[in-house]
Amino acid sequence: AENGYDLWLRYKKIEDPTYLNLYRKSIAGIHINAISPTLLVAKKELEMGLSGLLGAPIKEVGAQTDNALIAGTPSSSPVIKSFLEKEKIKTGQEGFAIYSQTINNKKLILIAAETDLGVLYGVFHFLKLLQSHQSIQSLSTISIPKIQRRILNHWDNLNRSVERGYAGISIWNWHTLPDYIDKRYIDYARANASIGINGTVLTNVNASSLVLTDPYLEKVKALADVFRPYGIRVYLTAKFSAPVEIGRLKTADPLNPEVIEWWKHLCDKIYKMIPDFGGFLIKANSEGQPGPQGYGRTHADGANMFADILAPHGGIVMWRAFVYDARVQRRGEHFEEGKKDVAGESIASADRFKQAYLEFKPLDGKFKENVLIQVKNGPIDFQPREPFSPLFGAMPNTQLMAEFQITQEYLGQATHLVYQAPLYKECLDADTYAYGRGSTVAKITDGSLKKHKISAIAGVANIGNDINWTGHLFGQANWYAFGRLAWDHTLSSETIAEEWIRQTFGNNPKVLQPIQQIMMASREAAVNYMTPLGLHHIMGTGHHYGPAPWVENAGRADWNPVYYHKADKKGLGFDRTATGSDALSQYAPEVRKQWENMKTCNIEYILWFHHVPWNYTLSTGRSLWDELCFRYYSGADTVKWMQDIWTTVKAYIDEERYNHVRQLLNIQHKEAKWWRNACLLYFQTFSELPIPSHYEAPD
Ligand code: GCW
Repeated sequence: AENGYDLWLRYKKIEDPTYLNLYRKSIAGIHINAISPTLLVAKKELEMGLSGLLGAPIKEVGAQTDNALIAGTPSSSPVIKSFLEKEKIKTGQEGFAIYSQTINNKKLILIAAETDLGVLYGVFHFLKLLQSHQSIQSLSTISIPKIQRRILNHWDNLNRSVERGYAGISIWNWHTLPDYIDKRYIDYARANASIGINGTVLTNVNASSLVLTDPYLEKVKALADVFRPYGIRVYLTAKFSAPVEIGRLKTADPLNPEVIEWWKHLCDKIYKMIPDFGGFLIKANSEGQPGPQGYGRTHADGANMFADILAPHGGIVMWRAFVYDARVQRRGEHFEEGKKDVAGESIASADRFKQAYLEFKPLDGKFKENVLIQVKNGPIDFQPREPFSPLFGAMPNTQLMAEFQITQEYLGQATHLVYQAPLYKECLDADTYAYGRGSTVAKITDGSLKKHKISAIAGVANIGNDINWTGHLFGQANWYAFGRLAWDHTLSSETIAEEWIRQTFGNNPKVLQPIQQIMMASREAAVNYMTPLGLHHIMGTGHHYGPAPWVENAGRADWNPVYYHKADKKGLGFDRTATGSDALSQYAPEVRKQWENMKTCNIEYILWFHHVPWNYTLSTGRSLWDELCFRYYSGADTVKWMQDIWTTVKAYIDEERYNHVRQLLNIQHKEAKWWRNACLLYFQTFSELPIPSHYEAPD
């Protein structure tokens, strides 16, 4: 059945006879000396892939055979060894080279790498060439990842619920582990390896200490054993209070010798079981999670304790900078409701936007060398559009890693088709100007600007046990895009979409072009029907699905939509200039200049930084109110257009996936109108201006 389970690893027989014959002629058989578990899975993948794509079992041939495909490393293959030496090709820890070569009058295709893992990545790349009808005649590709640790973060709980997961329950079946190895674990590893993901944090950042107990560690070890051949390391989240919760200590103070000893003992045990254990991801002093501040210590004290313990084992600490709490106010000190701080400001005047910077910037340079600070792409929380987090430009002496959300918490969850590569790219390509022009978030994350030792990037997974893994079939494209950008952040969104479509739906231009158009339009459409012009965090509180700009009592000021849009009779938007919260001062002057003047601020961000009068004329020539109407209407209309375009692929794809997407697009259109109508009718109570008459009336 065409249910999407195979993801983009569909190895169906190539239908186009031209390509089929060409590929059959060019690949007489394969030659892999599978001397390691990784080379063995590479060989299996190649066999499975080629047999499927070429429609006949692939032969094993000798290395001297004309048209042989040879894959290996210098230690597994003399041909590869002399090729790499002769061409002076260095592929590093994970890269690969794919070359057409004529050796002793024999035409050969070589998949060469210095490491077994590089070979596996090369194999997946080669299969993709066939899946997407690329030429394999004169190959000369070298590919090396730009970021070292390319990691999925699962927000999976031990009871198999998934925080912000919309694709069923967790794929980790803790109940049957460690003895039962679900085939899905292997397919998960294959899928990740195929896009270069080399790490997975199995557990939720809102962590349970239980996973650090022996019975669970056995289960974690079983998963690590499955993933190892695919180059995927396992990481865990560590709950800061674990020494108290499961260790029976009285404190979790990171400077307490007993606490240190407890973690040390635990890590020794973990590394005995899982020698390549990646390390810990830690959410501390954030949204109620325990952390070092509870003991009067800093984030650096906390992170460094783990770092010291993990260092001898080669492990790393990923310490999250997602912190906000209205009681930690503008200058960083704690205070309580009702009180005013030294500058006479109250809780209500704190701006959540600023807090991560306030807490972390003073700690720049204080983190050990195996610590990375994991920073969400934007300053608030995975909104449809955010400016990049100012922290990216603020910590030159700290290894920073970007965190993106693949699961669509604020983007219509698994119901809306929103292709997120443009969102990821917008952040990665953003220039912080921190070390001169070109100091992009991508270059800060890959460590190249400051020559950092370790680089990493994280994506919050959208994976669950739904038959197609991601709920919405197009959620797969976001998983795919994250992996591809983690490997090479210079790839364009269009290219990644094209790769994914070719592998997922085939190479017919009548499929490729319309689907690519839908994907490329989808993110901007979502911004427009949800949060145009820089609106943010106006989703239903708690669940974050659907519009709720009117909510003003969500329990905490910084959860209230009204706190973020600040609509009043005068206008709309959050003044973050010097006359307001002054969050803009956290950016480099060049960035500030782009945004600080209402007249010149890019209107995609204008309500992030300005309280704009309803009648103010924007660069489009329309007033704020008219532009808001225009955006909400065009967002919803774009979804209508996406529905229409989708019908054109009906004749060229299977009915099952066609109908799956068709039905979800119907819901998306309904809900885009819901967003549009709810927001405009609500904001209209402030603007008191009419919806321009050429639009259909909101109902
Ligand atoms: O996006 C918010 C979510 C929380 C999440 C938190 C975080 C895991 O609403 O569910 O908790 O961010 O990133 O820690």
